[in-house]
Amino acid sequence: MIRKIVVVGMGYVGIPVAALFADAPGFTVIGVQRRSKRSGWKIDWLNEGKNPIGGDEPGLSELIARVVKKRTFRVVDDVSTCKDAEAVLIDVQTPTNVDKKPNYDSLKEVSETVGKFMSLGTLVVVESTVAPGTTDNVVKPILEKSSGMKAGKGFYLAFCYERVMVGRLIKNMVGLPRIVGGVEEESTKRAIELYSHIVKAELIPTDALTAEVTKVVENTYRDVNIAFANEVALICESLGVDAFKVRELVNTLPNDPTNPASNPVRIMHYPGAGVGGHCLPKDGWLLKYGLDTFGKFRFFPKIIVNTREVNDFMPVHVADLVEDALAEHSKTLKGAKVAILGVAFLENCDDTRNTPSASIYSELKKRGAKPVLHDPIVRDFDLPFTRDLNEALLNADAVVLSTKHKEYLRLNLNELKSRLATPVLVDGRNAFNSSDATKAGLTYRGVGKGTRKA
Ligand code: SAJ
Repeated sequence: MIRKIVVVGMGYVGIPVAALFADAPGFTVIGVQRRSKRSGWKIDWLNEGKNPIGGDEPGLSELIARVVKKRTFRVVDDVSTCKDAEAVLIDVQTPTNVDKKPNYDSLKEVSETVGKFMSLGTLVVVESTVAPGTTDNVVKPILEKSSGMKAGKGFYLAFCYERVMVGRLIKNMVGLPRIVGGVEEESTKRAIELYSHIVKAELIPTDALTAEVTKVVENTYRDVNIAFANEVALICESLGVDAFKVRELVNTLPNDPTNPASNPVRIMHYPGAGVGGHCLPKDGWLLKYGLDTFGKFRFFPKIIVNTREVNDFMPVHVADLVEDALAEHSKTLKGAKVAILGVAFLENCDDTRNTPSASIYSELKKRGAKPVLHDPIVRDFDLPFTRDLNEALLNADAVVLSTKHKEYLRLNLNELKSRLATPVLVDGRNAFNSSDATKAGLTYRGVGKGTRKA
């Protein structure tokens, strides 16, 4: 018997998971994507067997072409297709609004429609990252009301989050352990059985709330570690020390072989021009929202909130470094053309969600500069940008490296200097060697790269 799966939301998570299930024996998969102005084009691309995700994604293009060719995967724009599906995976965006509260419009709308059309015994899995308590207190009541059935009886419901990273979507989805949290035991059991067809690593059962907390804690843990690295970077700049050297030396501390847990190895993260993406900038707020909304007692999670503050400050600090370097040439930011290299939030991908480059752009604009964004991979973005590197660099008064795309690492610093009106290079990602830059006649500043003045 062919098992039909529906995946709602053809994004960085929905596309690879749909294609993986479509490639598993005995499955057929329908992807659902709204025909929106920004993403509707993906429907036709995918149905032509083409991969809409830019950048290097090993194995994804071949996989999509294969499952479309063998007709086990197609995409529609109508959620009601879930009426005869055995399982529905929900992979819609769950951003936070300016008030740092989650926006569940898509999640609620999709849950409503899935509830209306799903049949008896359907398993619904929320894969989108949500605030703790959302599966039990938001999704379940909507599904029960619109279906007239009870979770754990008429249908099953679980939260099973992804651990993907751009550049290794398939690898992480198949190769990393997955936490599977049902709203009750049978739901967990059925979700584990389902994922066993695509995940080759361990599937760890738990309850929905614990799984939700784990997801946002996992990302907030990384955010906190990055904030610590960024604070160390600011300290090192002030002391005239190289934070990347410090990081390297800190990470040499081995753990205690007799009892590794007592003294775990240090894995200091990288300081940089800011923290972007669909996950880290919001997951701490989702954790706080869960606490504020469903918590038994209240308190203010200082570390999590301060972490956001420190990481959101880094693009402002980059603008400070540009101003400081220009001053060496008796210039200010007023009217200065500043080339910002990289729009994507991470190297070698086209994902621009919450990119620090946008904050650098607006901060420089606020200070009177004329910033020009450049990116070799990104297709579209809310702010004007160019894919022509020469256009971005020509007669610029400063260059900021915001995203460490491999194209930029090949830049010849002498040639770069020759194109600039003012030879200022601000390195937001430790991409260049400061003495090479200085030798090339560039006034160099780097996040975390303290230069001891004679
Ligand atoms: N960054 C730093 N310093 C670092 C690491 C990252 O400044 O040491 C910056 C990056 O430049 C980027 C941002 O942080 O702007 C996020 O980078 P990331 O490498 O965390 O990329 P994401 O957000 O795509 O991936 C994270 C991962 N979470 C963890 O490792 C805990 C990934 O495993 C998750 O699946 C993903 O979030 C997600 O989808 O939740």
